[in-house]
Amino acid sequence: MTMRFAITRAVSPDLGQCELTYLPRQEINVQLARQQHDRYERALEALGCQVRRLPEESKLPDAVFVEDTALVVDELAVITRPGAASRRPETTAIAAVLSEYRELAFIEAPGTLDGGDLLAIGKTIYVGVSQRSNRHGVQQLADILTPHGFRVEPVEVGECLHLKSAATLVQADTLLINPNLVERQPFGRLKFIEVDPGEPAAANALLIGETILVPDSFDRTRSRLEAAGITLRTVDVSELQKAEGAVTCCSLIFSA
Ligand code: CIR
Repeated sequence: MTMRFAITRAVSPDLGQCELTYLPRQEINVQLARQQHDRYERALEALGCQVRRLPEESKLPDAVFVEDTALVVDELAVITRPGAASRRPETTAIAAVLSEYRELAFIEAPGTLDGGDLLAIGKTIYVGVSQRSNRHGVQQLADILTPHGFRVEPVEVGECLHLKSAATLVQADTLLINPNLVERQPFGRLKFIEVDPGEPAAANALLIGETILVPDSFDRTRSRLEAAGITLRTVDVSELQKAEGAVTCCSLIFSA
């Protein structure tokens, strides 16, 4: 019987020393971040995931953001080489756990790739070319995935950390998008729901089955999603948002 797994990683005591690109550094309440992360994991369980939480790493402040370290497709798992040098050691523990479920392939120097830049829609993997993911990374990913029938499509992104800061799937055929950060054109015939203009960071939703998990801080975008008939569940991730994280970044979800 196949099961849906979610790999997560406990919040590091050093979360306050995380990488920051667009946000000023604010004090992060690590205890509250842990409670929020626990509730996020409970929400994943409620949506049918078996959560496997890896231990925290005090020397790896951003390790909770496991999404950036791998892409898991049915055929294999690709271990990334994160764009931020401080995050590269995070992949060791992720590779070890994913090797229980998948054959592994690796992005190698000079390639860089963050999982937050990888948006899978069927057999197309859109890759944000960002400060974290470079052309070498995109080419290596294409070399790994093309033999398995995937198309790898680079996408330019604007002033945001990752492609999935700008657009995520909220239904099989519908993209939640911030049109100021990424164009619609590469995504062809999908339907689009735009974030509320006053909530530019609201495009990151985590689709599990037919439900999306979204931060509870974006009421107006939430109304737009509900009006479109999308089933959603909210979580408070305020402390993780101070570290430029959101909902997709805290798990790697796959079936096995
Ligand atoms: C970083 O800058 O790498 C972390 N502080 C946040 C990573 C968030 N990752 C994601 O949304 N996929």
